[in-house]
Amino acid sequence: MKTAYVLNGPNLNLLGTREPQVYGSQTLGDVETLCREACARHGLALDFRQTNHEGELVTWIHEAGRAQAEGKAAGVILNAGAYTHTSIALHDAIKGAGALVIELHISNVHARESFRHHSYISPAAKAVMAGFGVPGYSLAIGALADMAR
Ligand code: CA2
Repeated sequence: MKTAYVLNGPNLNLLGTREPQVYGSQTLGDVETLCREACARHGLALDFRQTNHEGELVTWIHEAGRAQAEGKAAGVILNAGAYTHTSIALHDAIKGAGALVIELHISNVHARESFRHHSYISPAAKAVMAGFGVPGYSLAIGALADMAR
């Protein structure tokens, strides 16, 4: 059974505590439960993580890329939070690791402030999803399962 890595970046540990009009009222724990159910439906194992540290995300992307090369991982669903809009290091990590990455955002970043319109992740990602809310994680796991087949 292959593993789906679901990697979450800065401040996503605050989900469900503030800004429900933007991010909904579900917590990150709820997101993990939803991802676990989606993975079970699609025959994938789940590795679900969150960090507020850019370098840790880089290390995790390397780890996922190695697991993918060994046939143990389906790929990565990456919500890099605000690092999406700032991090050349994450762009380089995705390219360097050769990991299949689906970039995901809960909100429609293109309908928000202009500083959220640019992503350093998108050119290195296989696909990009934004604006589906928390259910987007479930949709992304279905897409990852299809891509990994
Ligand atoms: O829409 C998304 O998923 C984002 O990646 C979320 C990031 C934001 O910087 C991106 O532009 C879009 C922010 C995550 C912080 O989430 C919070 C949730 C509740 C309260 C405060 C922050």
